[in-house]
Amino acid sequence: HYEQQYLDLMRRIWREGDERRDRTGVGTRSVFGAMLRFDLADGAMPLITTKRVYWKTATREMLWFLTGDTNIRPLVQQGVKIWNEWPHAKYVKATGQDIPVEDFAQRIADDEDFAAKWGDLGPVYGKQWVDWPVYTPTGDGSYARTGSVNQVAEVVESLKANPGSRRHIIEGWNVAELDSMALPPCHKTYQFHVAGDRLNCLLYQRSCDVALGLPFNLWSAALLQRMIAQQVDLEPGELVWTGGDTHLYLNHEHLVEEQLSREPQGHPTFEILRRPASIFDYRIEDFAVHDYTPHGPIKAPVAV
Ligand code: UFP
Repeated sequence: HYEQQYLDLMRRIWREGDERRDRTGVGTRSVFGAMLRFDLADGAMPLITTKRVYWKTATREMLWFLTGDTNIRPLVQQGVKIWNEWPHAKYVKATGQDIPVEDFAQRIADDEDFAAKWGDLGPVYGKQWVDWPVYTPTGDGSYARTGSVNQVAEVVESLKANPGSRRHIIEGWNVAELDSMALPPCHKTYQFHVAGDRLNCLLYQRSCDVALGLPFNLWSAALLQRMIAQQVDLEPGELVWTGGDTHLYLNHEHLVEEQLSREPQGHPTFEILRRPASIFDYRIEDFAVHDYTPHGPIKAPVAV
């Protein structure tokens, strides 16, 4: 079963990983350098079945990235909570008002000015993907912002015009802007590769929470790969995922034990129901998952 690789990685980290103190103070067990490979032929997706993965939430996030927006408001308004912790923590720290994260999110949804002030994550994924800033020397030693690069649009074009290229890359790691991001990109580099009529994708993820992050990251990478494949008239090929610091948080022990006691269940398939005019025109209704009968969800705290 395609999911066995994921469970094997989880087991290996829990048994053999280095115990490390990490930025969040929670502590992890970690391995450095890991690879997973998934064949996306015949509608296959790397959708984890040993717990329920909310693939619509991950899909909404991916569509939000593609809009270039970096404010959590549109996510919150769709009921997507995954980015709430970061702006909430920032708000509590800056104002000293320790309101519950749910109340914070409600204000983001209801109050446009409040959202503008407190809901922005800085120039995270979406901004870098579709609006990477370009600076040009002015001649007096300084630089002026003169334009931007839409990397996603350029990759779609380069895949059509020059499929054999080794430069089909979408990069999130804008070194000059890391300090103003809520979280420096984790899934930082996507490279695409055309082999015959198939589109392969390699994701390099510098840091990976295997319990909570990876099921989402795998889904989203495969989704992006499938959307781009559709736009350039190729079949989805292989997804290669590679992780740098690949870890499990110490407070996820109950999740790890529960999940490793479960067996993968069935082979869900994925379908794109429409062919939108461009990579930027997909909507949540365009996607369907069939035969997804996972085990139940497992709740665990996210380390902020
Ligand atoms: N993380 C993921 N996937 C993501 C994302 C975050 O696994 O898409 F945004 C996890 C990895 C790590 C933490 O546990 O969030 C980021 O912390 P750091 O920046 O210190 O690596």
